[in-house]
Amino acid sequence: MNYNRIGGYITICLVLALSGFGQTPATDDGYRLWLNYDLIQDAAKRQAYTRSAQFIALPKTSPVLKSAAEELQTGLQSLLGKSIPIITNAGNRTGGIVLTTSGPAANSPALAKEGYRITTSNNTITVAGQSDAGALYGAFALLRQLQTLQPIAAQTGNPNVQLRMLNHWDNVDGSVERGYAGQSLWKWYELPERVDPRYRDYARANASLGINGTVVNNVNASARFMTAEYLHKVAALADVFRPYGIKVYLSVYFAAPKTLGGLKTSDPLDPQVRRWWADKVKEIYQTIPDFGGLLVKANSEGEPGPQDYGRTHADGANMLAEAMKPYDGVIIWRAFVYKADPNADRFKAAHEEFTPLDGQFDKKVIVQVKNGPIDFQPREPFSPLFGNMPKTPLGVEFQITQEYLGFATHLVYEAPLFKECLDADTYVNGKGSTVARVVDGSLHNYARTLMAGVANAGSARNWTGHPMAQANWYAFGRLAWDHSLSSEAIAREWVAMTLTHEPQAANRIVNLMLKSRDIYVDYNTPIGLSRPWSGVHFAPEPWQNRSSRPDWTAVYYHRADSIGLGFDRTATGSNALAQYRPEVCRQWEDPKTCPLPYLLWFHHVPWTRKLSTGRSLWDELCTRFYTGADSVRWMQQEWAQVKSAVNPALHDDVSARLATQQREAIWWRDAWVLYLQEYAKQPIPAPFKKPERTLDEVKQSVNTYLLR
Ligand code: BDP
Repeated sequence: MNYNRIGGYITICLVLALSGFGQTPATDDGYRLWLNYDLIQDAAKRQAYTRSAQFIALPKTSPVLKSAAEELQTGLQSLLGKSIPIITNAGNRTGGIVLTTSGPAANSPALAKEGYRITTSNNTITVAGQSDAGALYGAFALLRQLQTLQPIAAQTGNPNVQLRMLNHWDNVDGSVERGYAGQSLWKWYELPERVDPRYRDYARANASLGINGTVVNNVNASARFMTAEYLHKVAALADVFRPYGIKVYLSVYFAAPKTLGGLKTSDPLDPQVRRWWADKVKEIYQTIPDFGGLLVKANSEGEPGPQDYGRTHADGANMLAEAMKPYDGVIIWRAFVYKADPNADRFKAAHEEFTPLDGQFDKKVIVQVKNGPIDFQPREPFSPLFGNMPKTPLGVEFQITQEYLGFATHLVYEAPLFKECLDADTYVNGKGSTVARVVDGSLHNYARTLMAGVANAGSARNWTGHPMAQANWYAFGRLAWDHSLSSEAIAREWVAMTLTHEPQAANRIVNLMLKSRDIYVDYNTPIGLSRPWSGVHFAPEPWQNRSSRPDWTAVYYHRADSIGLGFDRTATGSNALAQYRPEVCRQWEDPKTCPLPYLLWFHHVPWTRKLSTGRSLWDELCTRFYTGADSVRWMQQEWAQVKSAVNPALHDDVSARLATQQREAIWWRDAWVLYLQEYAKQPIPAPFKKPERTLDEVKQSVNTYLLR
């Protein structure tokens, strides 16, 4: 090696060392999420990748393309441990990556607007996007191939859904409704002057999944977000997100014309109110030219709305759509509504209010429907709205934050929950009319389509509190892009990108993730129980029977009595089942053919009734509660086995949370079993042992838990 070459070599080593390329931080604090870009340990693979990573060529630039090139540079340098220049013109050079929005690949009819195509030839990789955002997504897809140690292969990616967005339930005071990962990411009191560097990393993480929109404030919205003061703060966020292809959206307080505008009314048909919104939307676009749109929770859980003035949801939504007319934005109107009617079945409420309005919404409106008819339960049947509003584009709303899934202490991988809904057949246009096809617009021919996830990210250093909950953010994003991906494939990617490449350990972790949701359901709400009663939404209190409204009690949902358990929603009961298409109804209305996971959602089943498992209802319930709680021990054992393969700090963190989960799983089991036993009047079946505490003792522990 001559002097110059030695000098160059030393310089490169120094650069790499100083910039920390390829270094796994001694203690991985989880901040880097799935973009950790740790040095690829397999030298042969590294070498093979390196042959096509001598440079990154960016012939034409733009803020989004610059983000793409910089991400490729950061990622590849870390993964490969070598410095890689960004150049403008590759000329005849081969052996690098060309990032482009022109040429045959970019113009291929196979590409949707935000689609990408990766091709290889002569050791040169072309990442082509139909648009800048497409190229950005292609860059992340290429990085993902390396991060998961796949050979670089030709690949086309097109999003299934147009608007792939997170909903943050964040408040002006920095708190997060149903947030379990610290405070809000947005430091409103510092904005717009100080822009936390973390906002950019948030945008990178989302862009890596193809998420292209974010609603930054709570659906229970403060009118303050509509003030000039706050619009400027939001504009500062929009500036950071724009180079990552992400638009900002705001939740609106429907009564803002009154509270903020000083008008006498917020009636959507009042001309002054309409003018107020038109002016407000104009002001928003003057401040944020590429603003995404408005999200509205109206006449729901005490929020104001058009019904306060005798108007319909369509009147309210269409009034906002009119204000939005000169702009590209959308109005996203939520269908999460239910009334305090003691004789009603909350299950039926959204369907009853919204289906009569099918066909009445303006073209700019998308109705956002929660995956299930009640409220983000650990397991719900799909919302019947998906099968009954063909003349309205419907978006689906999932909850990534674990409101009913053990907050940030229980390990629950949510992809199977999301998939269960997406793959469910509504039969709206005959067999194969899955929720996914309603939502992606292919069934009813809609271009404006939406998948939203209530975010689980907060100020916690690792973003999500539970390190494994990062996988839920990841899974939501991947499914919003491509709902045909399997839960397992997504888990495998995430584990490889985030935790380990060691094959046995990866298999164990993926297996544990895939089982985790069913385990949770077993000790929490088996066979179709649900628990959306008031309060913190965590402590087990199936006995809770007092509240300002019946549907905010526990007994309303499970209906335990001396005969049996479950909510009769067949024709002999509330007949909510009739809201589904006959094909669905026929299967679910007969307790013999109703899938076991949904049984108590639709039937009041006698304690002694023999189920398809061969056990009586009571014995089956006990079996679920006990095996569910025991399975958390299994999760602990499995996790212990992967200790040497994952980062020690992260391993300790998850182990500690699993210990909490184990203790709480037994708490849930004991509460339910002891309470239900009062009605079933049967012993705990062998081989299970009766709880070590009494019902009164569990009640006492719950009361203490709920003390403020
Ligand atoms: C419920 C939450 C509540 C939300 C509401 C909603 O408990 O905090 O405001 O959903 O989605 O699950 O509007």
